[in-house]
Amino acid sequence: MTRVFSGIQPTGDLHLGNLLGAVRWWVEDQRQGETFYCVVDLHALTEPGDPAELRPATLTMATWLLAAGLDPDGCTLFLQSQVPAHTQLTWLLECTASMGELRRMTQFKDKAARHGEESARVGLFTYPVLMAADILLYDADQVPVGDDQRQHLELTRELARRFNARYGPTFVVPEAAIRPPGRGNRIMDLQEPNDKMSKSSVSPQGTIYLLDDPVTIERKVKRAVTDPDDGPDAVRYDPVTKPGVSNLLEILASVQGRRPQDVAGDYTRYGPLKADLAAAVISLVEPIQAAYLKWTQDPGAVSSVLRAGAERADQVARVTLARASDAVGLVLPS
Ligand code: AQP
Repeated sequence: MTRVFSGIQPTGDLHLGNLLGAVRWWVEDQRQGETFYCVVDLHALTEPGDPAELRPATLTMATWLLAAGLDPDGCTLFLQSQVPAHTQLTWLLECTASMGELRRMTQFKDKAARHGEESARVGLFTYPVLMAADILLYDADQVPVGDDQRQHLELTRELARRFNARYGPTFVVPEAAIRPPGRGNRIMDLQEPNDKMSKSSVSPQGTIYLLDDPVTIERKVKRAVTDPDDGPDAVRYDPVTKPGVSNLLEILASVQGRRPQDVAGDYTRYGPLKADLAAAVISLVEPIQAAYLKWTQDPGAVSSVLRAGAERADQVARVTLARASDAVGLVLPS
């Protein structure tokens, strides 16, 4: 049976990039084999944050995932920190990874540059290894993620192959299930269309959050940066020379399940494109917002989903951890 694993950090509110690049596919495929989805709260510790905010942010993220359509009867939803095998396997994999390959991770370079590499947390440096442990524990064949996670997925595959070669067959080598270009795999910031839409964006006006109301969504889309070209073929899909309008086309295409090149054929001017895009996004998020409101009225139900999820995840993760511990020569508890 196919196994699927993916995770999301509780580092901010769920945004349209997370939804179109990852969460929507989790919902669509949740019954394709056995699926595990995780709020990766330990990853949130890699950068400075307020402990008082982490707990509510973690529960809020889990609530959004349920609101977006994850069904506890169709998948296992859990919190990473509640399954100890994640950090335990990380150590075995850290003793498999090399400094050189972690130094090449572009996300570390980008994030460490924000505050200076000297003061960056060691956890930020080793975080891709924790991510590899997250995935390998579940013998995942498929990992549905956005394009920004491609390099981390390649590292996971390399660590699995190296471990298997060194210690004998232990891990399934997973495939990255990244949607093809133009299908929402890399949604860009509406104000900075050369940067990806991100929870920690410096321009909240460039990020559409799932909790944004219709007026806010309309305003953000209306003010989205386009390109200084309003000739007869101003609306065309060309991410290199027209990143702003191409991003709008990609979002609309992704919501409508079409190709951005085809959507471009429907428009000659930016105004109508933006109006239709805002309407499409509002229709997409409104039912999710309504479901979110319902789940927030029953926090006990969210906790009970997470408790059952952690139990199931723990059962599976323990078995893989024991296999890996045995392979490297540790004495297993008798
Ligand atoms: N802009 C995006 N377009 C498409 N997919 C995206 N994802 C994130 N941003 C985009 C995908 O969403 C999943 C969960 O993301 P994450 O929480 O693990 O990582 P990410 O780096 O979160 O996203 P952010 O929003 O940029 O957070 P910060 O600022 O905290 O780093 C992943 O599958 C990711 O590919």
